[in-house]
Amino acid sequence: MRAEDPQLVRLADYRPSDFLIDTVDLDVNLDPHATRVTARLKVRPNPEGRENAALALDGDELKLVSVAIDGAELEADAIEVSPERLSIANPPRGPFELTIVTKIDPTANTRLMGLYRSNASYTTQCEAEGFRRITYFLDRPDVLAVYTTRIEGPTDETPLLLSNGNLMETGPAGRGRSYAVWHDPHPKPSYLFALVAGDLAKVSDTFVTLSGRTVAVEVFVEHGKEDRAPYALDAIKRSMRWDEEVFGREYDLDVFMVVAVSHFNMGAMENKGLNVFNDKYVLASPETATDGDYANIEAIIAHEYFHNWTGNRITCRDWFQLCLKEGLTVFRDQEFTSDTRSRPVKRIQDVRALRAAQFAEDSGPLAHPVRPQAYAEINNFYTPTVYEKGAEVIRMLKVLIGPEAFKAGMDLYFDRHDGQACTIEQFIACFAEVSGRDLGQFMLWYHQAGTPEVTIRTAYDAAAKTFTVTAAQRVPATPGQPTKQPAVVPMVTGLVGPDGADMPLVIAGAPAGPVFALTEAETTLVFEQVPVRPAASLFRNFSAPVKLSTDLTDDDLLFLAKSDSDPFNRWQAGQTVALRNLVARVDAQRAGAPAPEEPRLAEAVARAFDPSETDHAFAAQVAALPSEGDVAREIGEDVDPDAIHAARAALKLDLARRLAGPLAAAFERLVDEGPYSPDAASASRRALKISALDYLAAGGAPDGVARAKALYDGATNMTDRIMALQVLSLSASDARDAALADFHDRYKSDPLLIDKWFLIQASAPLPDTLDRVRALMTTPAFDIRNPNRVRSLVGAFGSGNPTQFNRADGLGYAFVAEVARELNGTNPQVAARLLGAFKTWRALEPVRRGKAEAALRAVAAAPGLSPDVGDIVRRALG
Ligand code: B3K
Ligand code: ZN
Repeated sequence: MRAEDPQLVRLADYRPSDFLIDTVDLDVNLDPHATRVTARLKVRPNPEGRENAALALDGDELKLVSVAIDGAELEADAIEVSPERLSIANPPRGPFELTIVTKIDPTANTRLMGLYRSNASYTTQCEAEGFRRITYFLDRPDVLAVYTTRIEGPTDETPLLLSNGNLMETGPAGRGRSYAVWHDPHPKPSYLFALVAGDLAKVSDTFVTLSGRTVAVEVFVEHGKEDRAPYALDAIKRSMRWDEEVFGREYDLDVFMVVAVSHFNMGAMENKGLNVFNDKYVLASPETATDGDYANIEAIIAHEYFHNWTGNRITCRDWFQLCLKEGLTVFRDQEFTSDTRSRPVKRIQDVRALRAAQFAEDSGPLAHPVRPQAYAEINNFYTPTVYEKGAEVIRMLKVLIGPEAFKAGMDLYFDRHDGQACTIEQFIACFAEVSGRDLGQFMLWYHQAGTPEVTIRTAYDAAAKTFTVTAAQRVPATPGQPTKQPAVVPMVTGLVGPDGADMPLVIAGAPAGPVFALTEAETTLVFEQVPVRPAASLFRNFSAPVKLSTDLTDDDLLFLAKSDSDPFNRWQAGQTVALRNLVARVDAQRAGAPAPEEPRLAEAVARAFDPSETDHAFAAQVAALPSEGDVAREIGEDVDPDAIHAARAALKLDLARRLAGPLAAAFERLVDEGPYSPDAASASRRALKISALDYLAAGGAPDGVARAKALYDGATNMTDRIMALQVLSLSASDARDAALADFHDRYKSDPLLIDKWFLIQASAPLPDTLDRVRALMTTPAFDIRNPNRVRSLVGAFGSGNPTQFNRADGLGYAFVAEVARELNGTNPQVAARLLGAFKTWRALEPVRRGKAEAALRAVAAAPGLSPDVGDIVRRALG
C-alpha cells in the first residue's frame, strides 16, 4: 500500500463520532425501481466528539428527496449533498430529530450491497458499508442505535416482510399492499441492519432457552425447497444449545430467522435476529448436498449464530478491529464443530485450510497483520488472515493461559463489554486481568504480518541423559514491515520414547507441563532424565500458526506417524515425510535424475486402509497427500506448478501400485453402506471409500475407472455421485464426457448442482480446461450477475486449478484478469475476490511471473477501476 494514497483510512486516525444516533425509525416503501426510505433519527452531539462540528452523514449512490430537522425541512443552502455525503453545517447543539427521505433502485443494484433484488425477493447486505446505500447515516460500527422498521410492499409479491428484532404489527396497508413493523430492542450498528421481503416458504420450530424462554426458529427458502431446510433448522437449535452450554450465552429475541437467497457476495451475514444466507449454505437433502455441504452448512449456521454475542451484542469500535468479532467467532465455530464431529479431524482440516489460504496470503504481496493499520477498501480485508489466523491467535491465547483462565476471561469480556463497540486491547485486557499475565508481547500477533518460521535443532546426550531442543524463530519481512520482533510462540511438546509412550518432561527450574512459550529469537530447552533418545513431537495439535522445519529424520517422523499420542502430529508426521519426498521429486525432475522413492510412505498410507482402522475420517486425512499448494509453499520460490503436479501425480501412482490389493479391499469393504445419513460417522466412511477410489483410478487405471463409473451410476446420494464424477472427470475423455453429460441432464434445473458441475470442470488439470470454461460462460446456465456461478467457474479456475491458471502461455492469468475487469463495474467485491488468485504470483518461476505481472498491470491500467479492484492490484503489484 502506498503511503501517499489519499484514500487510505488509518487506525491511528480514529476518533469518536461527533454525533450519536439513539434511535432509528425506518419506513421502507418497496418498489422495484423507486423504493422510498424515510429515516427518522434521534441525534445528539457526542460528549466525546468535537464541539460545534458539522453533521456529516455517509451515502453511496443515494438520491435525496428531503431532509428535515425537528419537522422543519432544510433549505438547500443549509446542507451540502451528493450521492456520497449529506452534510449539515449547523445542526442543533442538543438532541434533535432528523428526518431524511431517499429514493433507491433495488433492481439496478448489481453490487449486492445495500437493498437489492435477488430473484423475486428484496434483501439487504449492510456489512461493511452497505447501510449508506439505503439512507444517509453515520455508517460506522461505533454508532449504536435501537431500530424500529416499518416495511410496506405489494401483498402478492411480498407477503413476507422481515426485519431485525421482534414483530410488533402486521396487516393490510391499502391498495393491495401490506405492512409489517419490527422492533429490535438491542442497540446495534448499522451494518447489522437487515430487511427481507418476498414470497418465501417458512420451515420452523421452537427452542427453549436455558432460562426457559421459548424462541421461534424460522428458516425461509424458495417455495418447493422446504424439504431442504430441516438440516439448517436443526443446526440452529444445536448451535443455540452449545453456546449456552459452552460459553453460557443465551439467545435474546423472540424469534431467530435465517433466509436463503440466491444472489449473495459471500457465505452468510449475521444481521441481528435475521441472518441472511447464500442458499448454498442452507439447502440440503441427500439427493442434492454432499457430506461437505452438510458440514459447511452446520459450521456456517453456527458461525453466524455465534456472532449474536461475539459481533452483535459486543461489536467492533472500527473496522480495524474486525478480527475482534471474526477471529473469535471462527474460533467458536471451530470448537462447535470439534465438539459435534471429530476434534482431531476438524483440527487437521482447519490447518490444511489455514496453510492453503492464510499461509499463502501471508507469504505474498497481500500479506497484512491480523489487525491491519490502514485500508483503502475494507471489504478487501475479510481475509483468511483476519478470520483464520485471527482464530489461531485466540487458540494460542487459550493454550498459553490455560482453559480455566480462558473461560474466566471470556466471561469477563461478556460481562464488561455487553452493549459496547470494542477494541482488541479491551478484549485482551480481560485475559491479562484474569490470568495475571503480561500479554504485551502477545499483542505482536495482531501487529506483525507474516508466518513465523521456527527452526528446531535437537541433540541427545546419552551420558548426561539430556535431550536438548533449540528453537529459533524468525518472522519474514512483509509489505510495510521490514523488521520484526520475536513473538510469543506456544510450543506444545511431547517426547515419545521407543515404546510409543510419552516420557515425563523434566526441565530444571521450570514448571512441569507440555506448553513452552518461545519468547526469544532463540530458546533452548534442556530436558533431563531422558533415558533413551526420544522422537520429539513438536507443536502438538498445531499449537501455533508457524512454519516449522526440524532436524527430525524420516525415521523419527515415520515412527511418530505410527506412535504419537497426539493425533494431529501423527497426521503431520506422515505429511512431512510425503512433502519431503514431493520436493525431492521436483528437484530430481529439474536435475533430470530418477524420481526418489520412499517405500515406507506406502506403509503409513496402508495403515489408513487397514480393516483395523476404525476412525475413517482420520484415516482419510492420513491417506490424502499434501496439496500442490503445500509443495509450492515448501519450495517457496521459482515455482513451476507443472513440475509439482507431475511429482504429486507420480507419487500417487506409486502408492496406488504398491497398495493395489489393500485399496481394492478397502473400497469393497466400504462401498455398501445402507441408507444415506449425513452424520459424521457415515460421512467418514464415505470419505475413506472415495479416497480408496481416487487411488484406484490414479493415472486412469481401467479397474478404478470402472468402479467409479459403477459408483456414479448406482449412487443414491450426491456425495457418492459427485465424488465419482470428480474421479471420472480426470480419466480418459470418453468416460469423462459421458459422465459430465449425464450429470448435466439430471440436474440442469438446479443451479446449485450445476455449480458443482462447473467447479469440477474448471478445476480439471487438463490442457483444454480454459477453453471449456470460456465455452461454459456462454451457456444459459452461467449468469455473471450471480456470484455463486462466477465463483464455481471462474473462481475455481483461478484459485483451485494450479496448473491451468498458471499456464506457461499466460492465458490463464489473462482470462481471470479479463473477467475481473468485466465485473469491476457491476460487482466490484466479487471482481476483487477473483484477483485473489494472484496472491502468490511473485513466487513463480520467471516466465510465469512475467505473464502474471503483465495481466495485473493490464488491470491496473484499465480506466474506471473500483476501489475494491484498484486496491488489490495496487497491493499485488506494490
Ligand atoms: N460478517 C459477514 C461478512 C461480511 C463481509 C462484508 N464484505 C459474514 C461473517 O463473517 O460471518
Ligand atoms: Zn463472521
